[in-house]
This record gives sequence, C-alpha cells and structure tokens, in this order.
Amino acid sequence: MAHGPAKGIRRWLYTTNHKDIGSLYLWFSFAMFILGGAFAMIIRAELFQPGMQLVEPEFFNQMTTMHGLVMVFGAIMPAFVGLANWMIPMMIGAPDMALPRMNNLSFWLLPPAFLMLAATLFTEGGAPQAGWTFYAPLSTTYANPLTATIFIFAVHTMGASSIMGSINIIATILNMRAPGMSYMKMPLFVWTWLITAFLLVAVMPVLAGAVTMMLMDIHGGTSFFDAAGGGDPVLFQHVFWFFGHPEVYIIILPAFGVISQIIPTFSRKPLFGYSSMVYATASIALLSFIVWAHHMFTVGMPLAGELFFMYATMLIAVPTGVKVFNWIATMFKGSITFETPMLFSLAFLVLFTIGGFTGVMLSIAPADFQYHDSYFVVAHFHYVMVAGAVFSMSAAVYYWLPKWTGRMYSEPLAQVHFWTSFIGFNLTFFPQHFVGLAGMPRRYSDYALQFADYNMISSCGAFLYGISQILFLVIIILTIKGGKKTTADKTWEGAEGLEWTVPSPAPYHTFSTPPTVK
Ligand code: HEM
Ligand SMILES: [Cu+2]
Repeated sequence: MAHGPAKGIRRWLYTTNHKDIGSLYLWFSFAMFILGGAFAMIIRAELFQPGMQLVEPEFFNQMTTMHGLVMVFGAIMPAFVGLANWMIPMMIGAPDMALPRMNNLSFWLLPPAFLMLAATLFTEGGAPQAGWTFYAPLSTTYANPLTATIFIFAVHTMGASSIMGSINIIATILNMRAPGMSYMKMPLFVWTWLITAFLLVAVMPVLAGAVTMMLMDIHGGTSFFDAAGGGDPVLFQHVFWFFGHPEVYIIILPAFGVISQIIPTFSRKPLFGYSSMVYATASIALLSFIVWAHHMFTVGMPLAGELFFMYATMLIAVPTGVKVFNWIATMFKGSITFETPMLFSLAFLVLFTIGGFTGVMLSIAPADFQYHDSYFVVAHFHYVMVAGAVFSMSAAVYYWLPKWTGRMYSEPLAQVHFWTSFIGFNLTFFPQHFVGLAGMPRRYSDYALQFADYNMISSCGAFLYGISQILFLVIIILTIKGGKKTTADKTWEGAEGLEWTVPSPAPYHTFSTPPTVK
C-alpha cells in the first residue's frame, strides 16, 4: 500500500497506474490538439481571402487531411480514454484497471503511431492528401505508395491501441465494481464508456480490414477498390462508413457521460431519468450500426436503400432527444450555479442540439444532394465534434482538475477561456452553414468571391478559438504549479459519487479496500 510512484522517467515509461496512464493520455491528446489546431490555422489562414496566398493546393489538401486525422484519432479519442483511465476505477471503487500492463502498452503504441503519421509530412510525396476519410482510389491508385504505406501502418497501430484500451475498460467495469454497485447504480460516465468500448471492439477491426485491403491493392496485386481489376471504389465507402459512423458515436457517447455527471452537480439535483439515459445510450449505439450509408446518398443507391438509411438515421433523433430532455429536466427547478464546468456543459447542450438538428437536415436524402460535400457538412460536424466532444472535455478538465491535483483553477481566467472559446467557435462555424447552403464546396483551397465575407469571419473566429486554447494550457499549468489548495474531498457542493469520497488530490492508490455501495 505505502509505495508511491517510481522516480524520474521510469515512472512514465513503465507505469501500470491508472492515474499515471490517464495523465499520459490527457497530455498526449492535448499535444495532438495543439498540432491539429496548428494545421487548422494554416487552413483558415489560406481561406482568409479568396485566391491563393500562402500554400500550394497539394499542401492545403495535406493540411485538411492531417487536421481531421490528428483531431479525431490523436486528440479526441485519447482524451476520453485518458478520462476513462483516471475516472472509471475511482467511480466504481476499484484499485486500478483490470489489465494494468496492457494499459501501459495501449498508451505507448500511440506516440510512435502519430510520429509515423507526422513523419509523412517530410517524405517526398508529402502527407496523406485524400481527406480523413481517405476514399479509394484517391488513397490507393493516386496516392504516393510510401506515404500510403506509412499511413496504413500508423492506422493499424492506433487501432491496436484502441482495441486493447476498450478490452481493458470492459474487463474493469464488468469485474471490478465495488460490492453493492449493480449495473443500474453505475455513474453514467461509466455506462457511456462501457457502451463505447463495445462499439470500439466492434468497429476498429472493420477499419483495420479497410486499410489492409488498401495495402493489398497497393502492394499485393489485388483490386478490391479498383474497377479496372473487377473491384469497386464504392465498396471502400461502405467499409469505411461501417466503421466511420459508429466512430462518431464513439466520440460523442463519453461526452454525454461527462455532461450527465456535471449537470446534476451544478443543478444540485439527481440526474432526471437515469434508467432512460442508459437505455437511450444503448439504443443510439445499436442504431449507429445501421445508418452508415447516409454518408453515401450521392453514390447512386437504389431508392429503397436511400429511404431505409434516411429513416433509420432520423430514428436516432428519438433517443438523442430523450437525453436532451432529461438534461433539461435535471436543471428544471434546480439551484443552478454557473461555474466553468457548468458553462461548458450548457454550451454543449445548446450547440450540440444545433449540430443534431443540422444532422437531421443532412439525413433527408433528397436534400443531401444539395448539401453533400459542402461547407454545411463542415459546420455540422464541428458543432458535434468541437462543441460536443471538445467542449465536454473542457468541462471535464475543469470539473475534475481539483480532484486530480488538489488545487483549484482560477475561476476568472477559466471564464475568459469559456467565453473566448464560445464566441470564437460560433464565429468560425456558424457562417459555414450559410456558405455551405449557398454552394461553397469543402476541401478546396480557393473559393468564389461571393463567399469572401463569411470566410473572413470564419478565419477570425478560428484564430480567436485557437489562441484561447493556449490560455487553457496556461490555466492548467498555473493550477498545477500554484493553484489554491483544496484539501476538502468535495470541490463542488452538489457533487455525488465515489470519486468525491477520496481525498484531493486523489492518492496514488485508491480503494485498496473496496468501498461498499448502498
Ligand atoms: C477551432 C478549431 C478548428 C478549426 C478552425 C477547424 C477547421 C477546419 C477546417 C477549415 C476544415 C476543412 C474543411 C474542409 O474543407 O473539408 C476542417 C476539417 C475537419 N475538422 Fe476541423 N477545425 C477545428 C477543430 C476541429 C476539432 C477539435 C476536430 C475534432 C474532431 C475537427 C475535426 C475535423 C474533421 C474530421 C475534418 C474533416 C477533414 C476533411 O474534410 O478531410 N476539427 N476543420
Ligand atoms: Cu454518419
């Protein structure tokens, strides 16, 4: 019991401690957030004005591709895995994750994977340019073989990391709950991660299959995706989106979990409709498997197919609506206060709902022929991924930072971070709905004159959002180095759950005797 962490670098290389591994994931994902953000800034700088100013079109394509890949696989997913590592054992009263050595390996596969991916920027062919969806044949026949091969190896490595991480999370939740913690007593964050981990185990192998088929097409003489050899490029899209659509729920479900922890705390009321939240999450996860072709309405599908995927997609709005109504009902007649985690959660609620509604618009098959591959889509998924996933991560960091470090962040600075993020985000992405509907296509380095004003607003908003994330880093460092000590177990008056029963900072080992849950 009494032994602490190893000294120096060995602590981090060999660690099997869920808190250390959680911190590694969180710092890694923040580094990737800054890297992916730098790529976004290059994109928005080029798009500040019509015409070509700063970069070559090829390099612009590399930036959109790398930005998407780094944000999805490097920033958001590892951020939530980091949160899972830190919080799940503490929330279920377990001493650690079920498979601690595998946990170490899951993390340490990620830095080499992203080093490889980033290294492609310095190869002769440059980084991947086919978009983060890397549709064949752009990513096979027309790609630089060296770049494509490194990229495929990097994707396999990330996938192995994700699968091991999810197996660990499932094993931990199924086996290591404290006595008395039945499934229907688990905190919602634990529930959403359990369901997410099953999604990951189900679809990461599909992604692995897709990139392996690409590898065979490039080097093995097959033609899975090459019509000239009897294959079909549309097959690539089916395989990709059978992974890719559940993937977007892998990104958003843990965010739902975070919001379900935070809103009750600052409303000083228990979560409204706990069991319906669990069933809604499970329904969303199941439905996410039967809607993939809503990304492919324009490829030429039988009418029955278009209708099936249209209605199936719209069906997801039902459980999602249940969740949104439950969050609102939780706040109803609560004694609400507006500390930073709550502000980010409220922004999540409003902006994610906007992203949800534009999603319903996109699901209307005949209308999608107009929106498809336009900036409307870019606006839609940033309302979901940034205002959804990234805002909920910001909320989570402010909410649990005092528990992690035993120190309080600066509330005034955090509020500045919130408002600059909120304004910057909306300035960036709200106008993109309009230019998108007016026909501005995505992934182009230049655009027609009529889109100039809105693009300038977008770029200004993006720079504001970007700078405010540097402030986020400063706030975190200031907290760790010199924040006011909070020794009390509970930082927040309304907070419930086992993680709030241990001291702050959370000790290196918690729950060597399991707590009993009534
Ligand atoms: C303020 C921060 C951000 C800015 C300014 C920004 C900007 C952009 C821009 C301009 C594009 C290119 C759109 C296109 O032409 O296709 C893009 C694409 C994308 N972004 Fe972001 N982004 C930001 C944050 C994020 C975050 C946090 C994520 C995390 C999920 C993300 C995910 C994506 C994805 C998946 C794409 C699609 C890439 C592609 O079309 O190939 N973005 N972003
Ligand atoms: Cu989808």
